[in-house]
Order: sequence, then C-alpha cells, then structure tokens
Amino acid sequence: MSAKIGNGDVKPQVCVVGLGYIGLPTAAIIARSGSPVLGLDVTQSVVDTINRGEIHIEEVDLDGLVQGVVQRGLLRASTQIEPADVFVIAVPTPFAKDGHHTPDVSYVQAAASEVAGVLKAGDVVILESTSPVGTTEMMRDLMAGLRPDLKFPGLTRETPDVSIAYCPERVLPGRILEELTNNDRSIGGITPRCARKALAFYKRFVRGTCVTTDARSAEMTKLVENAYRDVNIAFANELSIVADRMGLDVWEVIRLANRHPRVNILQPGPGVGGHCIAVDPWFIVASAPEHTPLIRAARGVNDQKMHHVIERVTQLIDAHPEARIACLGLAFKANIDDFRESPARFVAARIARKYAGRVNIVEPYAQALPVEFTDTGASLIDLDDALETCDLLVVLVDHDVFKVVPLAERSGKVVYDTRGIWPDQPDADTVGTALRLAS
Ligand code: SAJ
Repeated sequence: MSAKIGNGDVKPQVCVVGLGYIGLPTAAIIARSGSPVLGLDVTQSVVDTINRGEIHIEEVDLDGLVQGVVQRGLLRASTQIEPADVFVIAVPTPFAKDGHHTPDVSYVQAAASEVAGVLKAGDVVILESTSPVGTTEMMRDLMAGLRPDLKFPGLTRETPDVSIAYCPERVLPGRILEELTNNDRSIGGITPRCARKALAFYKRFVRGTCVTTDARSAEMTKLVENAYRDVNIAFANELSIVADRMGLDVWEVIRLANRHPRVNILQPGPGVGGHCIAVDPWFIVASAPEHTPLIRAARGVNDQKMHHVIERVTQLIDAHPEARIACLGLAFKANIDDFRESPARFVAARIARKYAGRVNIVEPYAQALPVEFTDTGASLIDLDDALETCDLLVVLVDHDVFKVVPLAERSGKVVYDTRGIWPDQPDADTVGTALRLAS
C-alpha cells in the first residue's frame, strides 16, 4: 500500500530522477525531512560519489548535508529505478542540436518512460525541469501509452490512479539550499486534484508559500521569470554600451537613476551566462516566434555584449603593447565555481588566444584552466601574483575577493572593469591615458 503523501506521520518513498545542480540538492533536502530517497542518475561515477557521501558539484553547504543524509541511510543513489510514492524529475532540457534554439525534451521523455515502468496507483509524478509549455501533458500522454492498466489525469472521467504536476525550481546557484526551502513555489497540476497532491508533498519540506495552478501556467511562469531577468539585464548592457560611446560612467548613471522610487536597473556585465537565463527565453520564442521580438532582441543584446567587451579589451591591449595582462574571473557569476556558458570564460579565452603568451588568468574557484586555453600559453595564477606582475587588469567576474583589492594595490594599473567593482579606480595609468572605461 502506498504512503499517504502529506500525512505527517507517514514518510513517502521518493525517487529523484537526475542528480545534477537541482536534483541532488532537492534529493538531499527531501531526505533531511525524513523521507527515504532514491536518487537516480545515468552516470555511474555520480552514483558512486553520492553513495560514498560525497558530491560531484559545488554548492554552499551541500557536502555536509549529503554526507549526513547518506550516513543516516535516507539518501542512496542508483542507476536503476525502483518503485516509489513520489517521483521528482529534474533532468536537463538543453537546446536541440538543430541550431535553432529549440528545446530538447528527450531527457524528460526518457525519465518519464523509466518512471512509467514502476508506476503504481496512488503515485505522484512531478516534473521540475525547465520545460516548454505542454511538456507535462506530453509526459502524461507518454506514460499513459506505456501503462494502459492505469488511469491518468485528464484522460479519464473516473478518479485517476496517478497524479502529475509541474513544479519548477527557482533557486539561485550559490544559495540553492536556502532558496529550495524558503522560496515560494508554483505548483501546476494536470488537474486541480493533481496540484493538491503535489502541494501536500512540497509542504513537507518547503517553508515558502506554495501556490497551486495548472501545469501549463506553471511551465510558462518559469520561462517568464528568466526571460524577465534577461530582458532587464539586456537593458543594463545596452546602457553600458551607449555610456561607453558617450564617455559616461554607466555605474554612476544607474546608481543615480535607481534613486527614483520606481526604477531598479540591473547591473551590466560581460554578457549573460549560466544554463538558465541565456537559454529559457528561447523556449518562449520557440513557442511563439512571430510574437517575441523583445525577448529575442534581449538575447541578442546580451550575446553582443561579450563581443563588445572583446573589442574594447583588444583596443586597450593594442594601446599597451608591452603590458602583461590578467583576466580576473572565469565563472558565469560571482562567488561560484560554475564555468558553464560563462561570458567571462568566453572573453578570456578569446583574449588569451589572440595575445598568446601574454595573458594570465586569475580564478580562485578553478583548479585548472578549461580546455580552450590549451596552447594559448595562458597560466592560472593567484590574485597576488597578478597584482605584482601584471599591468593591465580585465575584471570579468565580481568575486568578493576581487572587490576588496584596495586602490593602493591597483593604482598605476590599466583597468578594464566590466562589473563596476572598483569605482575608485583612477582614470589614468602610468602613461597618463584615460583608461577606466565605462563598460
Ligand atoms: N547578471 C548580470 N547583471 C545582473 C544580474 C545578473 O549581468 O544584474 C548575469 C550574471 O553575471 C550571470 C547571469 O546574469 O552571468 C545569470 O545570473 P543570475 O544570478 O541572474 O541567475 P542564475 O542563472 O544564477 O539563476 C537564474 C535565477 N532566475 C532569476 O533570477 C529570475 C534563479 O532564480 C533560477 O532558479 C535559475 O536562473 C534557474 O535555474 O532557472
């Protein structure tokens, strides 16, 4: 007999499919709430690492949490699915390889097929992966085709045997454990009954408010959140290019504009990275290509910003042919060791290749340089070495450790600051050229 989800005394057996940046922290938090969790992953080394109580990704406090729940026998990992009461699918939804930014939902389909094989009456299946609108219904149809012995929601007039819902994660890398627990959640059921079943499950470990809706609205909500941020960052990046052309300090302009009670401009940077904000807006575009000029333009502005930075850094280096160069940061944003889809990494690699043998990289969160730096002669050096030996500093990531470098240690350097971390940097280098550029 299956456990009654939401009943405080009976802990449902949970299976989390996909043990990546979202799946593993989610599995660990559910396990901490007392439910036995099986984490499923296709990669044997990931499974082995977790079963040793270790982790294969970096995230604040995740190591201790996973070690604790594995030791207590609440979390174990496997490549083989087993029956459970609740299935949480957290697999990647990358772009298809068609070059058109269309979503590839094949990992969701594969996960749903696996789940269908062990599904029983009373189970709840929840999709968390960022997905194009309609994916949860598609998943339902796929499972229904594989399990004609079960009644599926929306396909029967009787009470369905299983519940299916979409519940996107909205956690910020670097704050995942805290946000998994405290953020509000949108829970979209295929039917209201499905939403209530999923709600009862999330209430076991989420402290934020859980709001129920339908699956398609929840799918769109997730995409909209990230597209909203992308559009707003694009506005800041566009401003930075305009300010650069006009000889204005964009940071000063934004700081002043944000004193208006209804203005809150985000921060320019070298572009937008990570696996979410630069990807998810395209899922909306793919669903309505004729009606998304703004979302598409924002993507273009943010991608173009990387090339603008490369162009300006190139001009600066060409003006200082003797300068030794340090690029500060490779991560896609501050204080994390995630280098996936990072504009900083893209810019630094281009510069390192163009000025082979002259470029050093400072990235306190990296053990070694990524593969694209091979044959560029670039070295990974520490911040102190860079401050001692390099004349031209290109700030690409606003890591805290960079922010606190005092002016005394950078005066006399040529600085190109894409993140605005050193507002006090003087406007002149040792040869007297105006060098602190606006973007
Ligand atoms: N960035 C800027 N300027 C800013 C803010 C961000 O250039 O003012 C850049 C960052 O440097 C980075 C990129 O944007 O390259 C994305 O960083 P982020 O901190 O905005 O977001 P992510 O990708 O770490 O996480 C986002 C979050 N979504 C929103 O804030 C709407 C997170 O809540 C989501 O859970 C996550 O995407 C996801 O998994 O979808």
